[in-house]
Amino acid sequence: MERKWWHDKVAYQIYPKSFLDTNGDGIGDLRGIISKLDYLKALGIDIIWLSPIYKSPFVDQGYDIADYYAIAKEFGTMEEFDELLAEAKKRDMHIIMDLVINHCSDKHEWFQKALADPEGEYADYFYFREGKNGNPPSNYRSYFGGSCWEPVPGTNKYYLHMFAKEQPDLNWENPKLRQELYNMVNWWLEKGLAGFRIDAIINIKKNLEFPDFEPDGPDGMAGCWKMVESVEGVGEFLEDLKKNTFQKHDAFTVAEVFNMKEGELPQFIGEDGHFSTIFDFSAHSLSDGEHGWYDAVKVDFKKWRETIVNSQLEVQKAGFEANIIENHDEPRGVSRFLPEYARTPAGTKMLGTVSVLLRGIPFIYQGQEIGMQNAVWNSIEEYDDISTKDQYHIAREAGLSDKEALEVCGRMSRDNARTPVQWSDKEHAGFTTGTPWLKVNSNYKEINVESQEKDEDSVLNYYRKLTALRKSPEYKEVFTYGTFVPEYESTDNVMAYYRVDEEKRMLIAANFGTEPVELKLNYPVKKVALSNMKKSQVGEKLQLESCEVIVLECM
Ligand code: TEU
Ligand code: CA
Repeated sequence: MERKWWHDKVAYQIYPKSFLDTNGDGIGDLRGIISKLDYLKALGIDIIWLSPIYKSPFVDQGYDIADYYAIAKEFGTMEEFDELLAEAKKRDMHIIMDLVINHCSDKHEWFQKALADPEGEYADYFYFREGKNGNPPSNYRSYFGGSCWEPVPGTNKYYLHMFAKEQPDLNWENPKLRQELYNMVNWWLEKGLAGFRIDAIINIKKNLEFPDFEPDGPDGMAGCWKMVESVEGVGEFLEDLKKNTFQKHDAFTVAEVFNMKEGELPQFIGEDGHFSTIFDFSAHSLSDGEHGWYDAVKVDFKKWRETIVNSQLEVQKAGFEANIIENHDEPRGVSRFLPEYARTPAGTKMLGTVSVLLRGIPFIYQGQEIGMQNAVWNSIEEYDDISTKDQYHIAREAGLSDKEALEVCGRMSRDNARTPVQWSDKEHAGFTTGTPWLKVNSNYKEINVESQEKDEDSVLNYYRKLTALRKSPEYKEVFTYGTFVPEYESTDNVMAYYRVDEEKRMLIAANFGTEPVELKLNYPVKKVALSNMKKSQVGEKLQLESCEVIVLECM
């Protein structure tokens, strides 16, 4: 396999709005990010992904872009962004931005021009279609609820939006539109960006017949992803994009891809794949409900383990994936993947170890390194997220009480990951001197960076050791390129695997159960490389306490 500059890196996702506010307006900003570069460097971070910082009305928190060439004033200025690039470079760190090109904001100039002249050139930047017998062109339900089709005022046409109605979909069939996007991507890359995280990209290829599908909900509509799955040819768009942009700059690209078709992985992440890598959402998708969050499936340990193991085995045949336990669209990993008894510093370290040492490039989401958890939400008004409001509504429609619907949202809401980073035990967790745009998790006095800095055994200091181990001259090779081999798969509550290459064999073993376990070691142990219980030696057999994880170098 050809080696790439990004293979051995550790990445970190920043959700700028919630990272750190430096001017008291309650909104995180670029200054805040710049001020924490040394903190991130000390955490072992090489690549920083910024969720969207472009000019936006923030209907979907910046995933609705009004100007691809401008920085949102809420976050700062282009000068500050350039400063961030320069400061990152000084520290040998790389910045990647979010690339949201399936759709833009309805406030984008292109869409405004399209509305002003629905027969004109800009209408063809979008999907404007005539309705059918007084109905929308098809029966698609958007990802955020309601029809995918919104009337174009003053016409008998509708425009397509897979997400919110304020996020009209861009017409990738139009070469002019594609060229505008490529110019924009190259403009950012020429500025010194290392690459992009690419949003919702699988949706760019539409079935131009826009066929109706069998309704799958009481609203009489069908999920719009069915249209995406009904069409071939997204690969041609993706290749065109790559050749005209990323490839010329040796850029790192990590795409958000759902609904991939069977056997397509090599085309996406293989040697000449469309992207450098894609996120592994296999464990997250396990809880997908048929109708929404209210029928989200409860995922048990066994299923979770099996899913990760299978995914690792499959992916290593093709390339590298990016491993996460959470991001800005998901609840916190500690609250989601750990049973209640394990939501402790020990359990948090265990989950982190098992995830970060998998084969692939680890993405740590802001606050994960201190073990941030889901917040407690008391009413639907406390939420900001458009998707949470929609899912609450869907749950109520399905007959759940307010209390039940809130319980569902509490478990699944995207706002769980969007509460401000807990920097200290001071007011508003040290995130802002003003009023935070979204409430701070009430546990900030127990879980915050400042107190963990002072505690040698904290989750934060453990994460630092974990990334340092992964990147150490001694183990970097095996943790980057070593094969993933599952172990102890028939032992209840144990998640274990080897990373192996010609030189080394590392065993990562964790006990997710409440009771201690004893494992027969199949290879003699050379060294304990990392332990969340300060173990420095192991005997003939490996004893693991509840929530214990160990990393062993074996013969
Ligand atoms: O998410 C795409 C996505 O497919 C959604 O299903 C998302 O996982 C879901 O709404 C969660 O409730 C991306 C971004 O990551 C997300 O933040 C944006 O809202 C979305 O695209 C639209 O740009
Ligand atoms: Ca601010």
